[in-house]
Amino acid sequence: MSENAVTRRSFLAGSAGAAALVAGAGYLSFDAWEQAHADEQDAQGQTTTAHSLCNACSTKCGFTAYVSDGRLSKLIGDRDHPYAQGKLCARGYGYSQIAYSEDRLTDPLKKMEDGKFEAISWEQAYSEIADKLMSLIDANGPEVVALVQDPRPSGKYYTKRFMDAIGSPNFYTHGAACNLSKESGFTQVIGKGNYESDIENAKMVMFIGRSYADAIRPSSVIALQKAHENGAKVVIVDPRCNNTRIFADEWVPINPGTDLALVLAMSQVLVREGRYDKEYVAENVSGFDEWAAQVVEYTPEWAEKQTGIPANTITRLALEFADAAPAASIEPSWRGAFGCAYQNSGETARAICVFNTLLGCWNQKGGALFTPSVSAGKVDEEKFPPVPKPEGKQLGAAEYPLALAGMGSNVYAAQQAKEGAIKAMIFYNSNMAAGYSNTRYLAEALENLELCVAIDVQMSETAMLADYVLPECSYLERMELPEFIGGIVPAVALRDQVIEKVHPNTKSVDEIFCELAEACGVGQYFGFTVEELADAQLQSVGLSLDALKTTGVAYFSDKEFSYGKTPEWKTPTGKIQFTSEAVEAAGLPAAPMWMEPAVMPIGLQLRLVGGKQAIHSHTQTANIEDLMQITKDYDLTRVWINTDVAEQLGIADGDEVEVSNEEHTGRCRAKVTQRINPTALYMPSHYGCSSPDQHTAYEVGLRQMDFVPFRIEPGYGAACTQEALVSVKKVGA
Ligand SMILES: Nc1nc2c(c(=O)[nH]1)N[C@H]1C(S)=C(S)[C@@H](COP(=O)(O)OP(=O)(O)OC[C@H]3O[C@@H](n4cnc5c(=O)[nH]c(N)nc54)[C@H](O)[C@@H]3O)O[C@H]1N2
Ligand SMILES: Nc1nc2c(c(=O)[nH]1)N[C@H]1C(S)=C(S)[C@@H](COP(=O)(O)OP(=O)(O)OC[C@H]3O[C@@H](n4cnc5c(=O)[nH]c(N)nc54)[C@H](O)[C@@H]3O)O[C@H]1N2
Ligand code: SF4
Ligand SMILES: [Mo]
Repeated sequence: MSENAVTRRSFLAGSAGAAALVAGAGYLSFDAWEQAHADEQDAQGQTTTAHSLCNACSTKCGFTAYVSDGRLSKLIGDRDHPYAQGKLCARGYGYSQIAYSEDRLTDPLKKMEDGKFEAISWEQAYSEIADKLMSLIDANGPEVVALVQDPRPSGKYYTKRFMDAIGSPNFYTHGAACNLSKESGFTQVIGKGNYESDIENAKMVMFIGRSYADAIRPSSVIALQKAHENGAKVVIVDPRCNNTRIFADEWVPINPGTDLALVLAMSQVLVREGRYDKEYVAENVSGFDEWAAQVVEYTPEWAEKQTGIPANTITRLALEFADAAPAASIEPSWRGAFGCAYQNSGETARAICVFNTLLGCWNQKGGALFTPSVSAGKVDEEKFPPVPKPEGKQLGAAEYPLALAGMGSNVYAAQQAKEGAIKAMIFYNSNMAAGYSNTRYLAEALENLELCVAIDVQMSETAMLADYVLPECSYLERMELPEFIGGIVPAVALRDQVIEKVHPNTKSVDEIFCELAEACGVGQYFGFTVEELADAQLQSVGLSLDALKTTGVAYFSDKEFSYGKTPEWKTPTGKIQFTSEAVEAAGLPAAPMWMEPAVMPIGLQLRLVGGKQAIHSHTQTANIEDLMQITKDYDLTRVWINTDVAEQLGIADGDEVEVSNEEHTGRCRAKVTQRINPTALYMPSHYGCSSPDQHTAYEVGLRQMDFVPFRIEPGYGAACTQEALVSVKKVGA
């Protein structure tokens, strides 16, 4: 049992007194209410607890799970977990229903000649998959195999180790449909894929296509609330007035895809007015003169035409930044505006790092920080033998040289599948077919494979296209490797098993890859259990598995971040690069310059933009009944259209509309609002499920990726998920 749970139990002993105290204070906070409720169930004496990590999004918040009579009864966010800070979001609670979902996969499945799936034994699945993989590799080399995964604590280790063991370099994350452009662009300038804005201490922070209140991470929301209370100026740049507006001072309703123009123009103002940190730039920057000579032309008046933002607003924002510097920054964002959306996304990311550099805000209080992280050290090489690295280069590395190798371009891999260069693909915790690019294109690519394997917990669209579907047990039913978390004080947390397997014939990711490796003849690299490796990794940083099971989280306080230190710039020049030879070699300008999105709306065409809703994650939660019920109760599948545009099109709020382009046509209802830029149509990201086996999600709402043409961002390899124009009309009009 965890220390956290012990505290809650000791609280139980005095709960009558505590309740009186709370009542005396006149209100009952949510935390106090939650604790009081925990006590009630504990009083029945049948409850056990375990610390674990959520799997409903990449944040992986820590919680204490309460299990009564073997069944999960409750989750409470761990106060000590750096991202949860005592809270989970609605998805974190709702998604736990996956364990008991009636639509779970329960047995390995094989697609038969008639296209229907039949249950087979694990032995048959492994031996047939291994035979096919090995014969493809023998005939064509290991490069014909690719694997795509969404990085999860054990998943990212076992999938990579398996691919190394069979000798294939074609290992991809979901990144090309998330943050590949952003991290790759940042890396070109600052030598790192990310940073963290110190918003709690900031005087000014600008969010460009990032919504803490919709795309939730509890600690981010808490920090934003503090920033707001501390009087920080919070600006949201978004074609849509997103729900972060509650904490914001200003909404800048930019034309989608033009953020690069805004950032270039704000930079131009700082240089023109001499309001940038000259000393910092002189010491840290390479390529400033070349960059500055080009940025001159990007005046606010020029940018007004691209962005739709008045020139004087752009000038004012730039000067407000200069006044607030160095306690100011453009927040690093995640996906929305430049994670993977446009052909200029990587270049937008570069321009943002350049702008922050002008503010001199790196590692300054209230600025933009490079916080430390810890990773597992060396482990016993006899027990855990290192696997030789594959000889070949990841497919796409030559064509998209700026794509970070750790992510790679999964859409290029799909293209290679379609063209026959990749013949086998394995998907782990990944629903590529519904979410990474044009769904028709991806279906054709996957259908063209000689072997497609999906490892999932439910029948995803990707699983539907697979030859074999392997059922994993849910995250609540398995223990995983430790998850290291960067931050002001770096930490490590553990996903522990919470409940016994609901479906006895499901297996965990470590079991699946160990057994598949054995069948492929490379089992020598997998002769250990996940517990043994977890303990060894933790021992390598002075901890142990038993200790981490007890606390759920441990901090490395000796590695704590301190303000003011100039980091080592891990770029080819050892400086912050305002110009980059690598970018130039990839066929783009040396310094970030204006580049229009690939397609621009004309007339009454609208750009289709996506965005998260606080109650759903990607494609994986729409089938959760309670979360989908919230969607229905609040009518959340509607597309957002600007009031003036709707009027021109004769569309009233709540009308059924037809959204169409050359890729797809579909119907849904419209939300008519002034909260969206007139050139954009917002479609929530989580709907349009086309898997009939997901009974709750099937055919509810529209799916953005049905409308997005297949396209790959030059140089960076991302999926260009918002290079899509649509027309909208009222149904029956
Ligand atoms: N339509 C749509 N597309 C999107 C997005 C979106 O919101 N909507 N978001 C984009 C972003 S930001 C990202 S990061 C990517 C994310 O892309 P993915 O990482 O592919 O995420 P999901 O689309 O949620 O698909 C996850 C799949 O894993 C399965 N799964 C869930 N839990 C488990 C488990 O414990 N074990 C196994 N083996 N499988 C499991 C789910 O059933 C689902 O099929 O998608 C991008 N594309
Ligand atoms: N609820 C929820 N939270 C999540 C996730 C989830 O699926 N659901 N997934 C997690 C993951 S993996 C990710 S990557 C993050 C994503 O986190 P975010 O990037 O914050 O999420 P999005 O909702 O994709 O985009 C944020 C905003 O970008 C705006 N936007 C769209 N196009 C443009 C543009 O051209 N310019 C500008 N300036 N803004 C634009 C959208 O209107 C939206 O409000 O969320 C994480 N948290
Ligand atoms: S932010 Fe929500 S969905 Fe994501 S890990 Fe935390 S609780 Fe789970
Ligand atoms: Mo993402």
